[in-house]
Amino acid sequence: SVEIPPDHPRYRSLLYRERLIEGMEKKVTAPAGLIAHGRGEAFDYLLGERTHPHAHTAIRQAAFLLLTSRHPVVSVNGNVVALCPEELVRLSKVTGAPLEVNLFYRSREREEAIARVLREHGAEQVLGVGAEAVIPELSSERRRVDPEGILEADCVFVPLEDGDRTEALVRLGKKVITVDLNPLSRTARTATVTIVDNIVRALPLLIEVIERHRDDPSSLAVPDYDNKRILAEALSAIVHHLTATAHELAD
Ligand code: PTJ
Repeated sequence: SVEIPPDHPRYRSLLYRERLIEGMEKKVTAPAGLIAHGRGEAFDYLLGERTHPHAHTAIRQAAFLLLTSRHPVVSVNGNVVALCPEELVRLSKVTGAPLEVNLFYRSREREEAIARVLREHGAEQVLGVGAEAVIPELSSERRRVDPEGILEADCVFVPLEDGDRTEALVRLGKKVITVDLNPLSRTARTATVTIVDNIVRALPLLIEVIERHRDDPSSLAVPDYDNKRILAEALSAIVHHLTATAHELAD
């Protein structure tokens, strides 16, 4: 891999790309994960690469659900583990929600590589490796889930998700929290709570909110939380950012 000079204007962006490429070399990230990341980057540009108020609202509601659910689970894939393994382990610890590997491009080799990275970052237990329980009505490899994890869960945190599984989980009556930079995606539209932000910014913020309110989770509930309104605000934030940038360029 290449050495990225810290004074490069796109240092952080290049660093995350390197993490994904390294992830692919270690069989953690699927080749299609690189494409998914590129799409995410494009939406992040449109959002001005910052966490907007709609994302802070969704983060509060997500923290509330994770702290008050009976059996929350943190579902992980190759992209999120390549980008922020420490934070995933930390989120699992502060919420008591187990980590479960659940892949779209499933292979035993990748499941094990992902579990290994999580253990290297302090995870004591990783569910989902060789999982054989099945989510009904889902045809992708993601239908295979751990009987002690997603199958039993009442609330699932599934960042960078594909639309099919989100729909299946919601249909089964589970609350679904996702992180997706694309407010137009099927996942974003179907989830119970959609944090439209980059996972690398959103996860530390989510952990911070949870740690601050662990003893008083009910204070986090957003009154009349409406996910469609969050998505509308995300689209408006993009329009606003583009209009402001267009004015700047024209001045
Ligand atoms: O590891 P696997 O086998 O489970 O595969 C994982 C990927 C991500 C390849 C798979 O789930 C997939 O193909 O996902 P999609 O359908 O491409 O959706 C991923 C979504 O995540 C897209 O809408 C992207 O905009 C979004 N996204 C990508 N990078 C980020 C992101 N959202 C937040 N933060 C990011 N860094």
